[in-house]
Amino acid sequence: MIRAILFDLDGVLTDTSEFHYLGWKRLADELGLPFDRQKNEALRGVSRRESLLILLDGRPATEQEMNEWMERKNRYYMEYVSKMTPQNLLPGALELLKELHQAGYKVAIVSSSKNTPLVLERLQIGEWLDTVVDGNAAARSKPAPDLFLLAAERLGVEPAECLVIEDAEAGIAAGKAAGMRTLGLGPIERVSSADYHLPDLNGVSLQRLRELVPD
Ligand code: B16
Ligand code: MG
Repeated sequence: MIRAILFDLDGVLTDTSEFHYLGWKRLADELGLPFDRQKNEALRGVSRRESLLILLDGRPATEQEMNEWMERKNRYYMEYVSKMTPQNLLPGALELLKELHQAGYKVAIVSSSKNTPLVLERLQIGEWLDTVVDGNAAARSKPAPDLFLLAAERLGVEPAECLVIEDAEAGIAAGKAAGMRTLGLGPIERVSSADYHLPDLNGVSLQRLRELVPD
């Protein structure tokens, strides 16, 4: 029986994935590195450092350079985040969070992002959440299961009682490695390994989730 819903943040509840792309694109252009939306697919859901390594694609860099580049990209990203409001929640997200909370489900955010607290502050959804586990909480980020397992522990539920909602392969892999069921949102080629699929959260009610995910 599902007792907890573990939501990814970027690309599931809000479209910060576009802001991440624009931040990396600006850095890549400055460094003269090839980068486009297709290459950006590999960055979805993975940590900041892992994203930079994918972007560099083997180009040598010192630790100091890498830190400077990650900080620079994060500054660009924060320019977008600072302008966010609750209007940046994706359609259906707020309605579903409220409905789950009111029905007594445990609700968590599980994100690789170290900026999660700031993004949540901008979205103002704290009252509907039971816990938040982000990229600051564990050494290993997605696709490792650590963040999801920590969320289950904090919520006092078993992994088998959790449904993970994700938009990225790395997140689906992490949820599966944690022994949880996974719902992938977005184009099927992006989330093909998920147990269940939906295009997005628009119009998705608790009843729809229960029809999709058998007990
Ligand atoms: P930050 P999620 C992930 O968040 C993003 O999808 C990914 O693109 C980003 O690189 C990662 O967070 C780290 O973000 O640089 O803010 O720490 O999808 O797991 O909510
Ligand atoms: Mg995501």
